[in-house]
Amino acid sequence: MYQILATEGKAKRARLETVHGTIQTPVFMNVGTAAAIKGAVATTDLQEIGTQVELSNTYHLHVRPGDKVVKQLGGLHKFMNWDKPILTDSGGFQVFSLAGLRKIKEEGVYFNSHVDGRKIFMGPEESMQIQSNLASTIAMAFDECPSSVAERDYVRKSVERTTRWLKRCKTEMARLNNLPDTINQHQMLFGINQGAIYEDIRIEHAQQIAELDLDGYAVGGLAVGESHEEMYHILDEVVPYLPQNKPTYLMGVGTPANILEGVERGIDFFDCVYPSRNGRHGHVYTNHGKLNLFNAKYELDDQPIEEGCQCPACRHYSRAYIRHLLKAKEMLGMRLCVLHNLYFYNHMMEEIRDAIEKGQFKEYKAKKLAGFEETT
Ligand code: PRF
Ligand code: ZN
Repeated sequence: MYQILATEGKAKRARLETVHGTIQTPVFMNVGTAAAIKGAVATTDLQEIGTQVELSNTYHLHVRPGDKVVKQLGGLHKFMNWDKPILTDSGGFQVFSLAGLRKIKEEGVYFNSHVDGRKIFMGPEESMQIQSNLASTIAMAFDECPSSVAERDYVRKSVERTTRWLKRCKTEMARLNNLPDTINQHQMLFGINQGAIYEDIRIEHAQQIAELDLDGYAVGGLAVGESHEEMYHILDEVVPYLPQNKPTYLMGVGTPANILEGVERGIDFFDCVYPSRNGRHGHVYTNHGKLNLFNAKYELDDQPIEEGCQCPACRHYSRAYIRHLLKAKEMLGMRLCVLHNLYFYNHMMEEIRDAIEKGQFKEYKAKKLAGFEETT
């Protein structure tokens, strides 16, 4: 059940009840592509950094260790020791960004594994079967994410196929949820809006998928090379056509500023590799801009990354120490940076939820954005 608790303009403060517990939104999902958050972050760390939802990938887990292996071990929750919600992305996007040679047909996509080159086929049914084996809380529909510079004609045809794939996903998911040996028989299905930067195609597609009465609706195909302004414009246009009584998800987005803009336009769910990827490179987020801890100016800096931050890195260690770890290539250095960054994102979402409840989101956003612009 999805319940809106408060609104401010288009911004929503809501909750989604799932078989793995309640998700408070707006929420940032912490990306663990291959059932692990990169940077040596264990699921036992996630409580401390405020993670509500973990995100993993159908494609990666199908290739290795294999979704059937995960199913035999009791599903992804048991496998990775995480009992809260998990969302799995469908594989479509990863096939397009990772696999080398690939062929898109009506039935699905033929491609080579990025691990061992073997030939794989994935279509809507296969994606649902894999996600059902993984037994995630929320499964994503199998879609094609056309390039941001794709021709209008191509995008139109691609989006039409994505709609046909979505209908097949829905039918297959209903079948799987009714099988006696399915681990999570309440698996939810989110549809994905596509259409590159063609607003009329986007809106028409949003109207078509809205009719399918899915558990939630994602906006895909953004943050793939278009400008931030184009992305915000598409959100302005499209989100009003998605069902208001269902959660919305902006896939693969983004910077803290992108998230604030997305929330303002009515988005509930976000995910992005930035906090973990940047952390692994010693880049850490603060309310006064991003710091590069490799910088010589932190050599003797005995302050935490951010004063007052309650993350495991800032509560115990200084910038100077973490800088040393990073320079010495000690794994602990990147781990502490990743923990801080994920805490920063999760904590910002908590502040956003609070601000919407109090009707102060607009002020909160302006203040936060001004801070990010400061040069440190
Ligand atoms: N489709 C799917 N996953 C995604 C995307 C998409 O368009 C994006 C685009 N930013 C990120 N992840 N299935
Ligand atoms: Zn911190």
